[in-house]
Amino acid sequence: MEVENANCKIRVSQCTHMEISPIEQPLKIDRYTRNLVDAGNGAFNIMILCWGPGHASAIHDHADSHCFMKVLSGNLEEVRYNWPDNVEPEVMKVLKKNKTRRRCCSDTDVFQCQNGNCQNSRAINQNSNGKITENKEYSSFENGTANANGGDKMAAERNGDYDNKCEENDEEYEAQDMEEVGRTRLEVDDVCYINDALGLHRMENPSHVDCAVSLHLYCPPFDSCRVFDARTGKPTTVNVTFWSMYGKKVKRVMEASEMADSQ
Ligand code: CSS
Ligand code: FE2
Repeated sequence: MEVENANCKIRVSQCTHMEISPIEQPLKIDRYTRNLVDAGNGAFNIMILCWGPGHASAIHDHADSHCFMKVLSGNLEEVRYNWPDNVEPEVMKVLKKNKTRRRCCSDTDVFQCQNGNCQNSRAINQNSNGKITENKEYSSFENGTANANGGDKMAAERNGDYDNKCEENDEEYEAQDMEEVGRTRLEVDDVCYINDALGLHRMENPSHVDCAVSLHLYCPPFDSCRVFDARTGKPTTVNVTFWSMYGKKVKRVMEASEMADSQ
């Protein structure tokens, strides 16, 4: 192509005979990416999550781990949900089994809750918006009922770097819309904490234009979690995967369905 043509001196209709060089397809990433930064010798995972415009996670649990996150760039919206009536987190099963109905990992007290023993746990304050501040003091647990659960149901939909592989048994499932119980806009430097006793959530980049980046600490680390269908509450166990590890992109074998999607 001559330079003159490139300068658009010829109308489009006059250059139909010319070979038009194809525009290279942009890299299409339709999900947020999970990038492992540090695996903490197996004790925790630190990750950077990158959210393109409109990217969102499915409604998910946190596999009985603690999840701390901080927004590094852009904005994110956290939407919280109650657990479905017929799905129970591990922490509640343990509490029921021990019949010591102590408050564990609820709104004001948290941290170490092993086998129902929740003693001398470090306190975290969490306001109704889900934003947290750490108490300088340590507090012991009061007797009480962990009441962060109860409520509705759910199901699996949009996944980030999740491998949607492991289906739950397809037993009779009483479908019910999941109950949204809170919505928090997180801006740069805002932090957020959640665990299974506090409920479920999904994260979303509300911007149609800007990306967002968040820093996540999961302790202990987990390889799979459950995602929930917003319309039915049905859970699906999925493996979580990384887009990159220690700065290097993970090579993934593309599945037939993904190949079809990308064409
Ligand atoms: N738990 C989600 C991100 S929102 S906390 C994940 O690990 O992909
Ligand atoms: Fe999460």
